[in-house]
Amino acid sequence: MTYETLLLETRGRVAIITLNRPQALNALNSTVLIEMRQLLGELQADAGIGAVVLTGSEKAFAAGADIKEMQSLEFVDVFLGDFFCGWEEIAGFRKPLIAAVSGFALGGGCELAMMCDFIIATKTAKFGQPEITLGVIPGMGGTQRLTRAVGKAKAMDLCLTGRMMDAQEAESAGLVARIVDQERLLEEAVAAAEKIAGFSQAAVMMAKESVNRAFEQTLSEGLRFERRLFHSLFATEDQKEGMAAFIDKRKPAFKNR
Ligand code: CO8
Repeated sequence: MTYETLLLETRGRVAIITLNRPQALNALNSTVLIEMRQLLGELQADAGIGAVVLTGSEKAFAAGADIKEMQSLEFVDVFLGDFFCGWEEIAGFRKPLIAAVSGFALGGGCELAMMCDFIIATKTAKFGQPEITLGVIPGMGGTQRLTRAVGKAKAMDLCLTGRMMDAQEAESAGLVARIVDQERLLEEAVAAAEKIAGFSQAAVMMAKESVNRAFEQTLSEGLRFERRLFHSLFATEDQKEGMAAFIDKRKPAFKNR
C-alpha cells in the first residue's frame, strides 16, 4: 500500500512512519489524518510489529494543522463535524509509538508528538503552540497534554505568547525524553523501539496503558488500575519465562503468550 502523505519502512519488528508533505512542512491536513488512521490500524493488527517510530523531515516534524485547509471553515463546519476528533485515535494506538522530532513541532505537530509515548528530539527541535497568533487555540489536546507534561506555568507561557521552546528547554521541562545529534535521531529512536519490541508485548502494552492512566485519573484510581494490570501479567507465560531467565542468569525468550 502506498500513501500520498506518509512513507512506511519496516526494520524487523519496528515500523517507521515518516510524514511526507515537504512542501507544507508536514502540515497535518485531512489526508494525513485519513492515512495515519488507516496505517496505524494496519500496524495495530500486524503481529509482526512490536513498536512504531513516527518522524518527519530534518526541517519539520510537523508545522501544525494545515492552516490553508482550515482557513475558510465556519463554526458549524468544525462543530458539527467535530473537527480534529479523529486525531484522538492516534493517542489510542495501543502499541508503543515513539516520536523522533527534528525541526518544527508546532501546533498540531506538537500535539501529535505529545500523543506519542515519548519524544526523542534533535538539538534543532522547536516545540510550540502558536495557535494564539492565528486567532484560535490548540484543538488537538495542546492545552491538556502540554499542561500535564510541563506544568501550568510553562504551558500558559507557550499557549498565551505562542513562543517556541528549543529542545533543551523542552527536555528540562519534561516534554522531551532524550536529545540526540541530528544524524543519530532515527537510529536512536529505532534502537529504543527495537528494545521495546523485544519485550513481552502484553507487558509493554499494559505499561503504556497504565502510564497513560496517570494522565487521566486520580492517584488512587491509577494505583488500583496499575495493580490490577500487574496481577493479570501473572497469567502469562512471559512472566514465568522473564523471572526464570533472571534467576538462571540467561536472556529471556519471550513468546508473547
Ligand atoms: N499549514 C499550512 N501550510 C504551512 C504550515 C501550516 N501549518 N506551516 C508551513 N506551511 C507552508 C507555508 O505556507 C509555505 O508554503 P508556500 O511555500 O506555499 O508559501 C511552506 O509551508 C514553507 O513554510 P515557510 O515558508 O513559512 O517556512 P519558514 O521556514 O519561513 O517558517 C515556520 C517556518 C516558522 C514553521 C512557519 O511556516 C510557520 O509559522 N508555520 C505555521 C505554524 C503554525 O502556526 N502552526 C499552528 C497551526 S494551527 C494548529 O496546528 C491547530 C489549530 C487548532 C484549531 C482548532 C480548530 C477546531
